[in-house]
Amino acid sequence: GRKWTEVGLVNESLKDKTVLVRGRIQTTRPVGKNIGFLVLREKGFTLQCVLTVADNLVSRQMVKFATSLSKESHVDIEGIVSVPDAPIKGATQQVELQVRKIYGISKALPTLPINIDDAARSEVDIEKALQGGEQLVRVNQDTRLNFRVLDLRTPANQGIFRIQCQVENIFRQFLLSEGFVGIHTPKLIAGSSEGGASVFRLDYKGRPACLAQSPQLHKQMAICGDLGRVFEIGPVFRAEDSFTHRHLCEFTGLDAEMEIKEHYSEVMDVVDRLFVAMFDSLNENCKKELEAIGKQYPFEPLKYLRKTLRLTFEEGVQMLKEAGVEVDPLGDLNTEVERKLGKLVLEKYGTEFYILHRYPLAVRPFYTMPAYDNPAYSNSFDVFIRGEEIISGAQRVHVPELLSTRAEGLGIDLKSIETYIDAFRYGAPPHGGFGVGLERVVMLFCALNNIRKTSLFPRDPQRITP
Ligand code: ATP
Ligand code: AMO
Repeated sequence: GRKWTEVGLVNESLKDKTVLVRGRIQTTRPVGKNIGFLVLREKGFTLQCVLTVADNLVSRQMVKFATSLSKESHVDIEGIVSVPDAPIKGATQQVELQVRKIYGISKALPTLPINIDDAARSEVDIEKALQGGEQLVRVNQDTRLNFRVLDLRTPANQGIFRIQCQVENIFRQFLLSEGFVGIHTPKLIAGSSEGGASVFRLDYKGRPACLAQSPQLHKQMAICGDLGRVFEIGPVFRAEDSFTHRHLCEFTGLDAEMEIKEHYSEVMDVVDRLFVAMFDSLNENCKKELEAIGKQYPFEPLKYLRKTLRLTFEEGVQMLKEAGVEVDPLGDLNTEVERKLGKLVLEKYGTEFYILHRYPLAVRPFYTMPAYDNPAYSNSFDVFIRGEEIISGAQRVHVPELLSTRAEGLGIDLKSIETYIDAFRYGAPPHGGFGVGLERVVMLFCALNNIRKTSLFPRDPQRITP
């Protein structure tokens, strides 16, 4: 076969060489009848291609054909790499291709619902353009999601989904290196795993069932089955009622569960090492992706410490109090207060990533272990990036009697979780674990304002297509 080069790899090192590339047409621009420019795009990289009838490189018909191709069509181009004197605006690659041959491969409609160039512009850029009297249509979030396949073609989105893959990859690699076993638990289950209202109910061959709100029950049962340390990467379903910037009805859960020897801090230790390794790796190995995202959505790199800060819930409440924010010391923190605490922590400790632990028991799910010294508190934690929650975790109740009492007290139908509770009657080790929302990690690492930006095809209370 012929030898192909990627658009992103066409650079000065290939000067005077003939290369063959395939990409989409980003823009075309005829200059008279003898010269034409087109910008070719592949995986977010762009390359300026020049057609000129001079030196008999191409014919006039070729210039006409090439510059009349519709945007987003695929073409193959064979050409010679040249290095122009001036920097090239409007293309990532700082070399040009002198076209010799061009083949149309696949046509796009002449008019598209989203103009990729417009969709890729930053808010600042748009403001400037509008003030300068430029005609342009701001592409809103709903339009982007309605035509997601087009929206995904922007450089920022190309970066976002590569970062997401890397987050998932590091989660897996890191936990494997620490002796965790990857598992898959059922998503069709008999009863709600987290309690509460946000559950999708369905009919399972005539029996009531639901979509798993988390792998909680089965990841714990895997520990009862002596797998020791387990992790799962899989879909999580939540019938969320409210339309917020950070809740989806289906998201990807990164879950872990492990035996513990003495203290739930062993679980927090894993979270600490895992996330420091993850952030390091993203900063080190995803520079291009982060840059592409930052160009459209400018953000400051995440501030985090080598050893993750841990504060108790009580300490958090105290910090808030000193800042004039009164909260119920045994209640939950609302989103606004969580953000405020994030700001205070940043000012005092210089980190935007921290763990808040020993939550009041009353605000945690039934399977959470109460604190041994004070049952008003629990052996649990949440983890925050830039003042927003990305992880919940805890030591679990492994005593069946206590588990049933807790579940019953919270109005959970014991029948629906009978086999789960039974699992602890056959001998269960002390254990704990945590659950991470993949989309939230990417959203908050990159300081994006909406979780829909980090979900390939988001599912929210109003959206089930595309
Ligand atoms: P978890 O399920 O572990 O609590 P979560 O991030 O999904 O994680 P929620 O339980 O939904 O969080 O809510 C956490 C806090 O955020 C709650 O205390 C609630 O006050 C607040 N919150 C939830 N939904 C909204 C909303 N639509 N608007 C404002 N605040 C909200
Ligand atoms: P929790 O309910 O806090 O805990 O969920 C764990 C993490 O999942 C993410 N998350 C969400 N992401 C997007 N859309 C949603 N609607 C949504 N809801 C939650 C958040 C959250 O921190 N079983 C426990 C975890 C455990 O203790 O192991 C659980 O599900 O990032």
